[in-house]
Amino acid sequence: MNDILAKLNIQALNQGVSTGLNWINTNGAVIDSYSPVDGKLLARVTTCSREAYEQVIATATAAFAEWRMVPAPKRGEIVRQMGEALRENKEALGQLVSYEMGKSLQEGYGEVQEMIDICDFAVGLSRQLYGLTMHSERPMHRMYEQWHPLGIVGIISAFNFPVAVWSWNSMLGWICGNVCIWKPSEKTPLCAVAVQNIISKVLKANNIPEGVCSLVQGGRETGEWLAADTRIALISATGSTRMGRQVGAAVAARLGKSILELGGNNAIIISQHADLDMSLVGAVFGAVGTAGQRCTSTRRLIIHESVYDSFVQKLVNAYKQLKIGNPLDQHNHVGPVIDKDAVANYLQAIEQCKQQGGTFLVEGGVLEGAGFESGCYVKPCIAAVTNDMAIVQHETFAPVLYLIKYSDLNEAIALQNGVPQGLSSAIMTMHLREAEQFLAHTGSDCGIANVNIGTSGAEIGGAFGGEKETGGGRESGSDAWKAYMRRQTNTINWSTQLPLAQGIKFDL
Ligand code: UN1
Repeated sequence: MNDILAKLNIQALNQGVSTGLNWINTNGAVIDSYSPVDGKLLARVTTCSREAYEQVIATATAAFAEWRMVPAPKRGEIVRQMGEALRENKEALGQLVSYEMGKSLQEGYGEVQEMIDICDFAVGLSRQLYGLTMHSERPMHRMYEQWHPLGIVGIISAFNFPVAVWSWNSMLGWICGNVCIWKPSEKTPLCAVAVQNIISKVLKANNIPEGVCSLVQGGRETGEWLAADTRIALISATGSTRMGRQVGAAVAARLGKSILELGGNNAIIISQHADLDMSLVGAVFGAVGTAGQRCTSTRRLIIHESVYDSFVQKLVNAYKQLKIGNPLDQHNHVGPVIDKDAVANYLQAIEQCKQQGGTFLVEGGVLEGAGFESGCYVKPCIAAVTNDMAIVQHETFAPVLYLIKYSDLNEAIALQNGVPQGLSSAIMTMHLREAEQFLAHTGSDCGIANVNIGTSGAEIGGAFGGEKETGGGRESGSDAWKAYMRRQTNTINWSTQLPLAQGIKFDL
């Protein structure tokens, strides 16, 4: 791993504040990054002081004045080069993601691939920031809309996707003409240092001004500075609903813009018309992938009573085959959870589930002994529950899967929707009517609804995000770029009269 750290220019002690080209000295506290894989201290990072923060904001403000003058397709060209730089570093960065965060190596690579994909998407988009033209009600008038950059975009990202979620926001933010300031999770600071080093080379090679791509490492207080700062036009925050409530309220109090991508409580409905083998792959990957720490992780299976026993049998057998261990070893399916706090939350959820009446079909527990010294490896577990149990209504960021039986599709959809969160959902069925019922406006209430695909692993081309406590924001594909720009409606009169709209007469 030392080779990887060296390749990504990670030192024993890293500066945690950058304005894109250079690291800034800061006297903020130091964060230690321990790997959940083996419990070792990987490296240390200084956090952002208030003084350094002010410097970052001033530099970003000045950079915006220059960057917005670069034509969008030319900004796209810089993003294209960033995509190339990420391709070159895919292996090293994917390994670091796996080592610092704990997800399987395949998922680490997959995360870097998402970064590359969003770069490609953003390059094309840089020539397509289309506005509409409308027909004016007045003669010899033209009406149209254009999209202008916002200014500074603040990005608060979570540990579970320590690099990809930043890239969705910043790549779109940049082609839209904004400058970006990133506060990564304090649980994965080195992934951010590595990304900053990769991007910085591209910025330098193209003489891009200091301040287009800034990084401020820190904890909760740094996030609060960003959320409350009127100089930041848009805050895009990914994380828990608890965090989102605070950030969302602080940004709303100053009438700023926000994109919130918060918790999920995602379910797969497994119908009596499902292909059960296919459903099994979707359900198991959804529940145990990233050790159940994706916001799109499958938390609930809502299974038709007629296939319940046979499917549960398959599921329990599949769980017996799961190999838990070092995520860099590709024989293992499941790595550790992020830290010991996450282990405690997992244990507490199991305890509460039992107290509230849940029955475990696959027991949980913390693994001990050789290879598990970090204390962060837990057993993916399965419990039969009812949807109204408090623990089932709550998002536990760990591999705990809840099973619920149903007899009628209306009931299944009501159960699927009957939680406070609304991110991702899926139905497994070969029956056209069922699929359409699930996708109709009376069906799933989530931002993502899939048929014969699990709840996790969305492609970057679609808008990503969800409803209710998930926060309502959309990031990544489709027209999510519009949230990173301000819309201006322009009406131009090329006649010799000044007719008023709505036919109002006003003669002088
Ligand atoms: C997240 O967990 O915050 O859909 C993002 C997925 C990934 C992104 C998840 N593409 O599972």
